[in-house]
Amino acid sequence: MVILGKLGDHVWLESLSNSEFSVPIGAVVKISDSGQILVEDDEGKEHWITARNINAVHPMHPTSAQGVEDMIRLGDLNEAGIVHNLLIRHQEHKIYTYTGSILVAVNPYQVLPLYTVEQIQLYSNKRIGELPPHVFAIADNCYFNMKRNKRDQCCVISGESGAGKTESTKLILQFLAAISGQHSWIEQQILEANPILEAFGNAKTIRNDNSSRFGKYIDIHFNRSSVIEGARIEQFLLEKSRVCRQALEERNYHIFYCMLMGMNLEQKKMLNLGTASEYTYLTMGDCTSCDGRNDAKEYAHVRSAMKVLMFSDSEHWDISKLLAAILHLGNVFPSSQAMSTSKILQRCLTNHSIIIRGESVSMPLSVAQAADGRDAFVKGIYGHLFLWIVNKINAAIFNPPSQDSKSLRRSIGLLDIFGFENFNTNSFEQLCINFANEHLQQFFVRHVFKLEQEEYLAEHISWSHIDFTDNHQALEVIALKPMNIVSLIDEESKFPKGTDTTLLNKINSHHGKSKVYIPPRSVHDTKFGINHFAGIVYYQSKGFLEKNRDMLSSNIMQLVYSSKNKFLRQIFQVETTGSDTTKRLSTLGGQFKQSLEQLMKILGSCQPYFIRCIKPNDYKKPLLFDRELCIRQLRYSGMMETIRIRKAGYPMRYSFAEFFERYRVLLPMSAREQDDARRCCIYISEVILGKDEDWKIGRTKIFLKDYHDMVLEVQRDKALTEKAILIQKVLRGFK
Ligand code: AD9
Ligand code: MG
Repeated sequence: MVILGKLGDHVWLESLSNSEFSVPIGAVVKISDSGQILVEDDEGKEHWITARNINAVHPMHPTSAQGVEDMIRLGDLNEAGIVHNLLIRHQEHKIYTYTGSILVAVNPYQVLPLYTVEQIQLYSNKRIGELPPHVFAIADNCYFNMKRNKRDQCCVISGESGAGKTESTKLILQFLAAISGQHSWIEQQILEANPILEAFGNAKTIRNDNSSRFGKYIDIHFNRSSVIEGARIEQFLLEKSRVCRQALEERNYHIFYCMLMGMNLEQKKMLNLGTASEYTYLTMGDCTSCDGRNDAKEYAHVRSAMKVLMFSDSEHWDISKLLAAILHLGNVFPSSQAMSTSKILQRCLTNHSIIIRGESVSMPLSVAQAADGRDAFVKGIYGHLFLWIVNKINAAIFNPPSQDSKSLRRSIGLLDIFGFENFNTNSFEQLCINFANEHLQQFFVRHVFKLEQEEYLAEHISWSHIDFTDNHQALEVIALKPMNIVSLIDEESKFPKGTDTTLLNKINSHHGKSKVYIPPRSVHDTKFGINHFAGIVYYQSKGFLEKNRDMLSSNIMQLVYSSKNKFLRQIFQVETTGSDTTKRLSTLGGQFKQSLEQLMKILGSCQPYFIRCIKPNDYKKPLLFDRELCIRQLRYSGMMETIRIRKAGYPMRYSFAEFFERYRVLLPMSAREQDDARRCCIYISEVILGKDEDWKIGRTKIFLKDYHDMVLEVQRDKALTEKAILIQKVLRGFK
């Protein structure tokens, strides 16, 4: 039986529910008399503890009761301890917590005074661990390590929809622009790219009022003096279907509502535009406004951002015309009788041409087919427009390096990609998104678990292996091994007789026996499942091939090329004039796979940082912490194992030569000319870190804890300052 302490003691209370995500909950002893105890749990609920269930109560480690800034210091190293730590910190507005150098960020859903100019100054040029955890500390470390190690850095920001990835990305950008820029035009341009991208690529969804419907990788470039000299944005897979269809309580892309609210009357008149409620494409979700967003104000912001990014007035007007055309097309009832649009457009949308005995014959389409064709056209326009806008932004912010400066350029990349998705109905888009997340999880697993443990072995560091959940198998089935799902979809899309059914049969026959794959329940079932690292997702295979082909009918393409609108022709040329012809010919899935692999290569060449964003509740509310929701996110992101490995492991490592070079200044003057780097490393570590501290000497490298790095850097700064003062004194003495 557990002996409970006195009033006010902290205890764990075994969960009384049997849910998959229930773990013990923190509680405080309230009354204790004659065998009966009352405890109040973290959620404010009171529980009488009787003699019968006294075993459900355990004492809590003091670190869990107070909370810790770095989870590797938790005494209760279990899920309950982790989630409790995040909970008590969240209640005190401490939204950031470390696991070594990995940052966990819990969305506060309120504006906190954490991002002021003073805070930027405070966090600049500090080591991780010197100050309370902060996203600025990660940004500062990226910058510092880029300079120190002369290596490109990247920051992988993950989490589900609404967890705070985009906000974190913006904060890092702001910090980097403030500390490394020279308050010049280029930084302003990089920062102003965001409002444009968000207007065209973000929308209100039920999960997030500003949900990014595309992925992005922003690579910020620094010159040899580590000053920002440009950037490049890569986008991934915009959700085009949203332009034509929105789920209940969701909106189309912000830009449409912004335009209708913010454009002046004269311009609206020229484009024959009214209010949002008048357009089918804007009202499918039965929601045209969004609490807390001011669409008119945003429009003004987008307009000024476009000016900063060198969009000319005529280009802006061209974009507005296309947006207006999309809205008007959505209101067109596409039957040959009812259309009041141009004759050619009418013919294209209501007929399709087939070749019979060498002659082109025009056949009328059904109303539903015509509506589908119209929607495909609109999606094509918006998708191309988005690509054109990203290219336009890149033209302003990307500064190609000269041949000489190429090798001196360094970069910090920020990855803000759509989180894992599992809806009631999941289609091809979700498969692509979840495939991207599998890749990122594998990158994390490889970096944090696999490579790390392999290196301990290679360097003969005594180490007991830490188990982890490896998602490699899922990734193999989806995209790596021969006949993987993505390649089967691709192959079937190119096959003229391929249908969603023949595709499903092929997937079944190749993967039916895999543990990762869940076949349809019957011959009539068209859904298949994949056991992802974040849970099983069932995909509706209907529509896969068409979405993957992502082709517009030849009628519509002809319409585009014969259009009098030069801008329309131009945006459709972005793709076709690309130098990479294979890319042009490939399918959506093929292109996506290719760009992901390219991204993984880039990430693989960088020193990575990880930020794990956590969504504390589904209601976008401040101070509400749903434990089960958080446990689920922590569990599937592998946080538990991460804490374990970061606690046991040595994430910082240097070759003896690197270490010696950097910390030579910490040796006594007489020993600085030593040339046995290994011996010097041991000497410095013993003196500065302590003999009993947990650092290790391998065959070629020294292995340290994250905080050792901080101690060494602080001491080095001190030694360098002392040295500088000494030199000044000596020089003065000479005068
Ligand atoms: V999605 O996958 O694009 O749907 P994100 O990007 O993870 O999602 P986002 O950054 O857009 O989420 O955050 C959602 C909302 O949470 C923001 O609009 C803010 O209202 C709120 N948020 C997130 N982070 C912070 C923060 N550090 N401080 C204050 C925040 N509010
Ligand atoms: Mg986002």
